[in-house]
Amino acid sequence: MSQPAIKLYGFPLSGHSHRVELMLSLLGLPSEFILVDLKQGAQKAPDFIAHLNRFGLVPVIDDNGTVLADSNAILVYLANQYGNGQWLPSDPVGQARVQRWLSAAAGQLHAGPAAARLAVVFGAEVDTVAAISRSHALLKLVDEQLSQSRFLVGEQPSIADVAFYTYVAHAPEGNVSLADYPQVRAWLARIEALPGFVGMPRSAVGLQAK
Ligand SMILES: N[C@@H](CCC(=O)N[C@@H](CS)C(=O)NCC(=O)O)C(=O)O
Repeated sequence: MSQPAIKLYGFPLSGHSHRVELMLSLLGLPSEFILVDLKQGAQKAPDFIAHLNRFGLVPVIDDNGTVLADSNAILVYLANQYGNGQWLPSDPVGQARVQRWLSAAAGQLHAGPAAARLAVVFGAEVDTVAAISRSHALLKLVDEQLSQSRFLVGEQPSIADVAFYTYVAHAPEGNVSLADYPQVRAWLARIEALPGFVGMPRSAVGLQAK
């Protein structure tokens, strides 16, 4: 029997949604994108809060009745459920190394490149000077890491790379240039060359600002 499509509740310009869309595509899983119109506040509707995510955020997936929210939690689920051991190591040290980057994706990446882009693309009130400064501190660190290994954790891609990809690739939309980070740019190209890679649409606003 063929696998039923996994429903992905998301928004096309949301990097967190794209993180999940990318993982689904890299795993070759059938999926159905269901638009949650963030600009209309659909993520705060009582039905969404009650049935999909009490935090009122995208992304959320519904895998044949299993409803899961939070992009990194969803990556962990998809890797364990469908990844054949390729995207998340099974040993405690390997898992901890991946988790470290998932924490950074929810921390420094969110407060840096994601926040800087949010200001430009969504008009959010953000201290852009601070967000851009945090972005460069993070990118310098990531560039150093990638001078030592092809991917964030070792020589094979993991969900750490998927969690980091979107907001790094789209950092220029938030006026965060990647020009000084050659290892980061080479790593983006390695991810984009993976079978099943799918990109996120560039924001027209971000392109003008670039
Ligand atoms: N920790 C969450 C963060 C998700 C998040 O911030 N989603 C944004 C879109 S990128 C959202 O739904 N924003 C709507 C809002 O803040 O009301 C995750 O990783 O899924």
